Amino acid sequence: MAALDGPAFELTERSAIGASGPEATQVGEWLARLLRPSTGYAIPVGRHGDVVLERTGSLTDLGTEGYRLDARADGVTIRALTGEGLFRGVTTLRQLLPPKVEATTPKPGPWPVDAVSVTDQPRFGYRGTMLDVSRHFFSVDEVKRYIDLAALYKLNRLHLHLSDDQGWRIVIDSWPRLATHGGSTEVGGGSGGYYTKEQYAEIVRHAAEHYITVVPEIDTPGHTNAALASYAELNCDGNAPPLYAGTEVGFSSLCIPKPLTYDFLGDVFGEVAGLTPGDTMHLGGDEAQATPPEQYLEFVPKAAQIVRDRGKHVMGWHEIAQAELPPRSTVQYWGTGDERTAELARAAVAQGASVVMSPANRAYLDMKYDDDTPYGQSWAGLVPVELSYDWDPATQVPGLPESAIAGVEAALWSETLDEIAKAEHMAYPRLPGIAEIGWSPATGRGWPEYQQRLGDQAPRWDVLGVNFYRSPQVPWVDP
Ligand code: TNX
Repeated sequence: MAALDGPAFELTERSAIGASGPEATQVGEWLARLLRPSTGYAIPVGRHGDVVLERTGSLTDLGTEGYRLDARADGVTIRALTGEGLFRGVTTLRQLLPPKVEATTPKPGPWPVDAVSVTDQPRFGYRGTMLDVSRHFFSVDEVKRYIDLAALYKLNRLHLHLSDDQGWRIVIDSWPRLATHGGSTEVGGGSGGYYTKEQYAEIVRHAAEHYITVVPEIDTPGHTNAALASYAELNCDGNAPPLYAGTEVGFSSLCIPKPLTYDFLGDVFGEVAGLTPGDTMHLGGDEAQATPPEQYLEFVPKAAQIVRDRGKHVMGWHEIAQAELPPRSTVQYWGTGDERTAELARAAVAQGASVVMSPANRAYLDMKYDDDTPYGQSWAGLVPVELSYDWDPATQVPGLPESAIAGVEAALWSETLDEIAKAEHMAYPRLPGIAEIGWSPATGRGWPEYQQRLGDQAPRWDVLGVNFYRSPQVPWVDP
C-alpha cells in the first residue's frame, strides 16, 4: 500500500459506478446497495463512473482473489482477474470510507477516500469461520448477519456445523425425522429448529453474493445422537435413544457394522451435496470416543468414499488422519500444540492432505477472553484478543511445510451461546484477527500496530450495531 500525494477522492451525489460484464456489474450493484442508504445518493451502476470496477486478464500475478485499487481525486479504480478479486477490492474501498458508510439511514457527508494505491492478495486460500447451529439454532437472518460481518474482513468460507448430539438442522427429504424430530431441541432444552432446503439455499446464495463458500458439516460417526434418536434402525441395538439437551461429548456413535449406516450417509451426503455449490463437504470425525478404534479406522474411508462419490472433496477434524484419506482431503487441526495432535496433522500431510488451522487455544471463538467473560468455555484456556492474534498458521505445528497449510478457520461452538448477540460478542473482536492472519503476510504485521488498527474498528461496529467485547487490551477509538 502506498499513500499518494494529492487530494482525496470524494463520493458525491453525481458519483456513479462504472462496470462492464456481468460479474463486475454484480459486484458494482453490491457496492451501490452499500453506499445508497448512508449517502442518500442515487449511485447508478452503468458503463461509466468515477468508481470503476474492471475485470482484467492481465492481473494474473495476484491470483483469483487479488486486486489493485487506485484512489485519486478524479476517481477510484479497482481491477482484478475475477469477480471475487473485485469484491475483495470493493471491501477495501468500504474500509477506506468513513464508518458512517455502514449506516442504514442518510448521513451528512463528506465521503472522502484518501489518495492511495493498494496491490493486494491473500496469503492463504482458505479463510473461514465455523458457526455451530446445532448446539443452539440460529435463524436464517442471524446467519446472514454473521456472513455480512465476516465479509467485511474478507473471509471466504462459512463452515456450518449442521448436526450434532443436540440437534439436526437441515431437512433431508429421504429421512424426514432428522429435522422434525432430531431438530426439535437444543442445549438447555429449547425448541431448536432446522432449515428447509429453500432456507438453506438462501444462506448459500447470500454467502455467495459475498464470495463466501459454505462448507456443510454432517458430523460422523460420533456427535450423532440427534440422528440416532430420530431413527431407531440406525442404532446397533435397534432402540432409539432420547433426544439430548446436555453438553457432554463422546457418547454417541453410528453403528459401524450396519449396512444401513452407509445407505443413510449416501442419502444425507447426496442431498447435502445437491445444496452445495462448493467443492468440499465436512464429515466431522471428531471425538468419536463411543466408536471402537478399529471400527473408526474402517468407517472413515467408507464415509469419505461416499463424499467423493457425491462429487465433493473431503474435509474432517484432525482425528480422521488416523485413517486412510482420499486424495485432496483437508484436515482441520483443532489441537493445542500437544504432540499427539501434532502427529495427526503431520500424518495428514504425509498422506497428501492439506491442513486448515483452528488451534483451540487461539482460534476457538467460544473460549472465554478472561475469567469475567459471562459465557463461553475454557477447556483450551482463556483466549484474550492478543493471544488469538499473535500466532502463525505455518509454524503452529512443527514439521508442516507452509505449502500444506490451506489456511485458517475460527470456530464458534455454541453450547453456551443461546443468542446470536452472545455469539457476536465472542467473535468480535477476535474473528477479524484470524481473518488477518489468513490474509496478510507474516512479516510486517504484529500486535502493537494491529492493536491500533483494531481499535479503529470500534466506530464502524457501533454504526453496525455489533455487540463487540471492549477488551481492555485494545485502544478503542471513540465514535
Ligand atoms: C470440542 S473441537 C469439540 C466440540 C465442542 C467444542 C467446545 C471439536 C472438533 N469438537 O464438539 O463444541 O470442543 O469448545
